[in-house]
Amino acid sequence: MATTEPQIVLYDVACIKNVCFSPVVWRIRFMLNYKNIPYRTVFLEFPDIGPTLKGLGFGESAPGPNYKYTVPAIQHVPTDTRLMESATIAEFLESTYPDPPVPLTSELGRQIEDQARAVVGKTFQASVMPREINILSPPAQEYFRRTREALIGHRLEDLLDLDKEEQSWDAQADRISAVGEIMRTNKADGPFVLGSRPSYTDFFIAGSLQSVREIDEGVFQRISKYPGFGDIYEACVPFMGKRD
Ligand SMILES: N[C@@H](CCC(=O)N[C@@H](CS)C(=O)NCC(=O)O)C(=O)O
Repeated sequence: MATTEPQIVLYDVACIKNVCFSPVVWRIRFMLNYKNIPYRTVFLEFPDIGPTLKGLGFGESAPGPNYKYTVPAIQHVPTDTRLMESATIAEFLESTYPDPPVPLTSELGRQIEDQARAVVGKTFQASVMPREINILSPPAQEYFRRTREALIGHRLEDLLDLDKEEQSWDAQADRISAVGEIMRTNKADGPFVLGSRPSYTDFFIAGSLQSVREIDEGVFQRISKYPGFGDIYEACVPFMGKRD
């Protein structure tokens, strides 16, 4: 009989909606949901991620004091294994829970991930980052503003120029469509990148879209209207049941 005791504790980043909104955590959550692995979530406010994970013994072999603690992080309860970094966690889940399989890499998947990052990445980030702060609690807002503004070198609000935003999306439209078409390479076999079953690349795409949907429905509508992006998102909806 299948156990319903959590096998995994998933550390996620908190927001005021009390659901997962991190694109990177969504990749792992998709794997857990798709593989039907019992898990529970611990949501951490942005400023608490580092101190909490450090206190729990994550990253003990971490090099140097500037080590960055991030979510997703998991504890595999049966073996008390603690892991950070989505790629490492995905490999662990795939080898520990191989059924149903989730292909982690493929030539086509790599091509799509690289091109999606290159084509949509900057426009997407400029639309999403200044709005992300709106779904954070006050202490997380303060942390987010301080760390992100240090990174980009100006105020978050400076990214929010609606005319410029419109122009940026328009300028990328053909290239976004082209990446979306590559996502449909195996459409004769099914809606996913590799055809009838999801791979990690599908979770990469759908996780990014679900993240932006929690942050701003308008930006989500803008990207999901592109074939490929919208198709994969829809196909992954059945694995979005558990969001917290
Ligand atoms: N390379 C990491 C990146 C994860 C990441 O950037 N996570 C963000 C949340 S979306 C985080 O934990 N940030 C902590 C912080 O900003 O202090 C992975 O793939 O897991």
